[in-house]
Amino acid sequence: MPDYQPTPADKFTFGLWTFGNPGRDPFGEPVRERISPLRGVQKLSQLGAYGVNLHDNDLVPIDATPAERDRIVAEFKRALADHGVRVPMATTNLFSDPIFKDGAFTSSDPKVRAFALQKTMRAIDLGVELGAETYVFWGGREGAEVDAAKDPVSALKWMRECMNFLIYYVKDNGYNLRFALEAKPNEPRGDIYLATTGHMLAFIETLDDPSVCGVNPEVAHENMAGLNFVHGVAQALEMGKLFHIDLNAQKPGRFDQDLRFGSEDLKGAFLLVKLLEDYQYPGPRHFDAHAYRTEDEDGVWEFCAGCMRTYLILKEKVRRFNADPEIQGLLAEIRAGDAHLEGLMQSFSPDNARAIAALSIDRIGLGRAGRRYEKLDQLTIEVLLGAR
Ligand code: GLT
Ligand code: MN
Ligand code: MN
Repeated sequence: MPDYQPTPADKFTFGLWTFGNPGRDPFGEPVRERISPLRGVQKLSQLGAYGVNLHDNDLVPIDATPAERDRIVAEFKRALADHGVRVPMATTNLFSDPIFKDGAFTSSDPKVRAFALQKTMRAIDLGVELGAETYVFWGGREGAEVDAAKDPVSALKWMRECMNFLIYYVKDNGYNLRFALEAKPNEPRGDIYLATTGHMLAFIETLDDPSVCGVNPEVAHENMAGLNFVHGVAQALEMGKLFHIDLNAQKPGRFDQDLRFGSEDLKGAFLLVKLLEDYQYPGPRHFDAHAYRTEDEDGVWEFCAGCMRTYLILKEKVRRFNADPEIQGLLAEIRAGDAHLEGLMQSFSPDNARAIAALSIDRIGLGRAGRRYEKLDQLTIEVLLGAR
């Protein structure tokens, strides 16, 4: 029986804002002290995590003097080195301060956009100083409640202008840093532009250098949009655009719950882990979630340990699924190929077109034949329930 004990090789990461979440919500005050970055680094290393991620202001207060900034960063770097913890990803807080109430890169006020660029350039410098190789953009305030107020076409142009500006900033500084864009359909704005991973993938192709931009899909966000998360991640993966991933859990039809990974929709979580592991996704497995508001600090560490443990348990279930002779036999039957037909369809040629046109295909028989998916799905559930 595996012990499901995480090690840094598993590449599990948490944001400073995840274990640092004090349990505030729109209806209630904090219920616990915010766990400091230094304590978090120490505890996460004990729990077997690989790294921590951060927004600029998770570490350095927005109004810190340059001297305070340097002191805080030096202290944090010492803690990272002492505990062997990495910072693979960094990002900018472009949503908390009141200046961003109507967006950052999509604000119709050029002063706000300039401030957002200034803040992001500083935050990129900080991320790179801490060793980050991925830079996430989550445009939480990039949206609207009053669509008559802001032209959505202009908003997209401003967004593109800012992303291009920052792409060149990274190149100009010789930084080894890639961008990962994170979508969300709504909350905190009534509607957020570029609402899903699919929107982001299309937007990225319009940038000056799409090669340095990928996506950071989040379980909860795609679920809020009513979408199949695994399909969105698969599309990004197949395009070579899965630069980062935010793992958590979410009940359908609700606000952004950011629940402990695997705590809802176990089959979806299993299929997600299967996708990441089968295709050997090389990046960090980042948990963008937080402990229930009912918890104290002990509960927060239970939450962190739980996210990692559940991932490893699901990874073991994937191994069993892939090694199960009955399941694999069934899959071989379901997915049986036909080299001749597949050769004809692989690419167009007049000969192939003629050959396909001349095929006689058993429409009635194929329409009648069962696909045996009931059996396969039941076997999948049995693997998940520990019955095989
Ligand atoms: C915020 C948001 C997340 C984003 C983080 C990065 S901040 O917690 O809910 O989904 O990934 O900006
Ligand atoms: Mn996220
Ligand atoms: Mn979320």
